Amino acid sequence: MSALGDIAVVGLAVMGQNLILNMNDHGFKVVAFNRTVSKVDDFLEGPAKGTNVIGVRSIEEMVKALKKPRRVMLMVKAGGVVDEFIDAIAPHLEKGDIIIDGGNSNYDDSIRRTKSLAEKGLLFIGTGVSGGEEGARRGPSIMPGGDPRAWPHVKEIFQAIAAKAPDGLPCCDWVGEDGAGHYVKMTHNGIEYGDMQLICEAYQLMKEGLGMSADEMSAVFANWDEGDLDSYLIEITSEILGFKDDDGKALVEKILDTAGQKGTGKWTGISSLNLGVPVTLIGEAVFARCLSSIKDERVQASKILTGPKGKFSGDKKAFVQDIEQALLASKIVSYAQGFMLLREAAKEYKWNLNYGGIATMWRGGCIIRSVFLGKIKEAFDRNPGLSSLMVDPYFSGVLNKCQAAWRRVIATAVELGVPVPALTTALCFFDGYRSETLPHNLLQAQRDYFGAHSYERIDKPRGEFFHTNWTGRGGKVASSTYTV
Ligand code: 2AM
Repeated sequence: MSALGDIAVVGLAVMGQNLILNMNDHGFKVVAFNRTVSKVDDFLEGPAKGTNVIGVRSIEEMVKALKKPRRVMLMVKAGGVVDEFIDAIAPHLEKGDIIIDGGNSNYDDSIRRTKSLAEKGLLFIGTGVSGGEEGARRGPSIMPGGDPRAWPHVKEIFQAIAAKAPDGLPCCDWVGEDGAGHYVKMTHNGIEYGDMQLICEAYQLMKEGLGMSADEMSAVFANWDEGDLDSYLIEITSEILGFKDDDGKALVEKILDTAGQKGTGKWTGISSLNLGVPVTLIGEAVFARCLSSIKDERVQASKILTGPKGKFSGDKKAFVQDIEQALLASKIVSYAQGFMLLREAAKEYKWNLNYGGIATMWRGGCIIRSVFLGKIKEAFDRNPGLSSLMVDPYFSGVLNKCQAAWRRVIATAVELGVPVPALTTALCFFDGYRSETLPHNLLQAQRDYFGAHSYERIDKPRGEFFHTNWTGRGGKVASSTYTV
């Protein structure tokens, strides 16, 4: 083995350390560096003891320790810190060297960094890394984008350390140019928000609506994990519900009900609004976290506002089965929305995204990994240009089969006063998407009435605009219009 390192990793927080150990396990020689240099020593004497990891104490030393083209991966806090490090490292590198940002960076930053480094002859990769600490150590999902010329130089390392899907395919492939990798990672996180919210709504329905215990619910989730919902998040939910505090009671019931967030779900919502894509379920999931966080206000309101007093009187076992189907149908809508967003972003940013490949990357290693993603991969294999997952023959069949149960669940939740925003928005989207006619003829009339925004007619060709003087007082002049 050459004395020089294959790749350097900067940033020895837990994700950085675990990625280094994972690379080392796969036979790569890794150079480790951190701003606080004492952490390099701690790492070498601790988790990296006995490995081939090379510790360095300065950027100069790091650059000298690397094979060419040099590969430097940043695992530091997202934001300005990444730019600071790039500015510090770039002057020490040569044309063709590669800087990789493996943090949760915003795709706009990755677009900018790809461009500005290319101007210096350096190749940038912005990559999503998902799977938390455990994933980083044992095999994460890796979603790299950036300068395509860099991909052949990192492919071997990334695909070696990535998780493998059940059929052995690595959960890592080239996503696309500049910010595509971080965009796909952001969308992954948004979908993760949606999946978690759906699970929480199922939990609340079973707990408040059906009066089930944590142990009973744990068993239900374990059972669902054997079926179409088989996934990491369903599995850990079962374990969480079964987990006991020191006093033998379920720990989950002692946790304060205010959710935090770091921002990737919000970014997904912002991007969907900017691009005009109705990603309603992720939006609801972000807002549900916001509502949860105003705990004091909710406590006050709970003393003033009342809700239904009725209890569930039907067949509980059958209703639990209905919830399973409602979850599955809503999940299809959420992923369909996520892929609609990716399709629009690809158009906007001129990325050539491979949707089946993205589903493969998410099949293992990451938080949303599931059997379901295998079905999505199959759908895109059947038709790479699929307009929506919802119209794929398999998924449309599931939606049609589940919808009666889905409607029963939502109707019951509404009657019981249990909030199910994600389940509900998914059904509303389904009903809207399958509607040939929506009421926006009236909306266009309103816009024309008060703002002379004009409208098109169903009995005239598209693109021909009309304005009516609705009141007899308005003029004949239409205002200019814009589309979102
Ligand atoms: P540190 O150990 O010196 O704090 C995750 O927080 C990683 O990002 C750590 O390696 C941390 O380095 C690094 N980091 C956080 N803020 C930083 C900053 N302002 N400058 C450089 N590195 C930073």
